[in-house]
Amino acid sequence: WQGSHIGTETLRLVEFTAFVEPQGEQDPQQQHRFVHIDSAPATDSPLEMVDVRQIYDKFPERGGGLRDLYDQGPPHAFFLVKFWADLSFPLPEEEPGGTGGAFYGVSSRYEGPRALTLSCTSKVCSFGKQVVEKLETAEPPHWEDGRFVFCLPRSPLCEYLVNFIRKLRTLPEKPMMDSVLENFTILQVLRDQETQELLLCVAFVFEVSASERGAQHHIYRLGRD
Ligand code: G9O
Repeated sequence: WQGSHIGTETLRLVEFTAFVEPQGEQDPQQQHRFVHIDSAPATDSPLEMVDVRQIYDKFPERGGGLRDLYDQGPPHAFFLVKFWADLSFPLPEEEPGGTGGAFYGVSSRYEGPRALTLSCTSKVCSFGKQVVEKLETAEPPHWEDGRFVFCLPRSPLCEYLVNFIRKLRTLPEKPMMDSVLENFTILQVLRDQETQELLLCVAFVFEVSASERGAQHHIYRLGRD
């Protein structure tokens, strides 16, 4: 297996960042990252495996849900990410004299050996039911250092997610936030748009990070005996 990355021989996740920044500011210094996966060199140690059946109930199962997707495979393209999200930041609109607005976005980057049109479907789920679905297409890939790079830069987070994050922050304690997050999940499916071949499927589950630790994550591969 290919070390500790989210990826297969066809597509690898290089970067994934969900952030908020003051309206009109694209200065990375002003950006607060809720969650972040970067392109740190992979370690050789293989990813731990989680049985996909353990998380079926956190996502829709049928009609294109996780069970159906896994049945169709390929199984080595399925991953689980547990995020400890960093919500400890002053929202720009809460600062005295703030700009009165903020931009919530997600940027992601993938790479692979084939020039294809990459589509990304994100399903946001509450209590295992889909509440929002978003279909996006990556920018046309560019050739860089011997592989194609696919970018989905600064995609605005949907209103549901922005409101969810805002409400979550009003809860007084981490255990209360974590208990809300137990029922909040996101499923992303990356496909070759032309052939509809499934290239990657990533299930995200969340807790809130203890404030001094910043955003953390752990990657697992999903399997089934
Ligand atoms: C604790 C909550 C942190 C939330 C971070 C969510 C980041 C994941 C965003 C994935 C793409 C969502 C696409 C979208 O906007 N759908 O509507």
